[in-house]
Amino acid sequence: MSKVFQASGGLLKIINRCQRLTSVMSSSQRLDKFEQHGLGPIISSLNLPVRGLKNQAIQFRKAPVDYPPVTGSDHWRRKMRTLFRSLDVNGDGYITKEDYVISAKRCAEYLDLDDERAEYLLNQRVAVWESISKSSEDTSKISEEECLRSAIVLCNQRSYRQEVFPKQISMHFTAVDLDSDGLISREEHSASCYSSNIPEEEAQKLFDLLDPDKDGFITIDEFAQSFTEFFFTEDPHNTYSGMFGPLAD
Ligand SMILES: [Ca+2]
Ligand SMILES: [Ca+2]
Repeated sequence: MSKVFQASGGLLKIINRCQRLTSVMSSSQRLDKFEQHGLGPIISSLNLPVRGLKNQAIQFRKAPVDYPPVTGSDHWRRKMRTLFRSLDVNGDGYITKEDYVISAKRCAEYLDLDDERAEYLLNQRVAVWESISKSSEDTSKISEEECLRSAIVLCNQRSYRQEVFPKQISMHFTAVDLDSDGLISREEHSASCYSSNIPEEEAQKLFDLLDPDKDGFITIDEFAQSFTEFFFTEDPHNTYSGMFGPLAD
C-alpha cells in the first residue's frame, strides 16, 4: 500500500462530499466523480520499481475499478491497521526506512542468503521505501493515521485503481518472489511473513489462503485477487480479510 499524497486542508471535505454521492450512482460513475474533484494528479509522480514478471499481465478476476467506492468502515480500517502494523516491523508506530532494512535482514536470515543476494534484497526493499516515502507528509516516517487517511483517498481514485494499484501489486509480488521465477513458493512466503513478525504457524495458513488452487505456488493473479479483495471490499466475512494475519483492533 502506498501513502503517497500530500494531505491538504480541504481533503476531508472532498472525501465527505464524495461519500455523499455513493448512494445514488453506480460504482463506475462514483469513481468518475472522485476524479472530477481533482485528486488524480496527486499520484501522477509515482515512480515504482516494477519487474517485467516475464511479460505476465495481471488478469484480474474482477477489475479494481469495478468494485464500489470504499466508505472507510470500521472493518476496513481494521484491515488497514493490520497491514500498517505488519509493515511497522520495529513496532514504534511509524513506517520508516529502518522497518524495511530490518525486514530485508530478517528475510535474508530466514532464507540463509549469501551476502550478494542479501544486499540485493536490502537495496530492493530500500527502493520500495523511497518510492512510498517521498510524497509523505514527513519523508522520514509515515504514521498510522496518515496511512489510513491516504489509503481511503487513493482507493477511491479511478486512476489509482487502473494504473497505480496494478503496479503496486507487481512491486509487492517482486519483493516476495525472491528468486524471480514469477511464482511465490511457500518458503518465499514464509520468509516474507517472518520478516513482518508473522508467526510460522500463521504464515502456513495465510499461504493456503493465497493459493486457492493448491498447486503450491502463489501466482501473480492469485496475489492480485487477494490484494484487490483486501483493499476494495468491506464485508467482514470476506475470505481475504485476514491475509496479513489476525485483524488489529
Ligand atoms: Ca516502525
Ligand atoms: Ca519464486
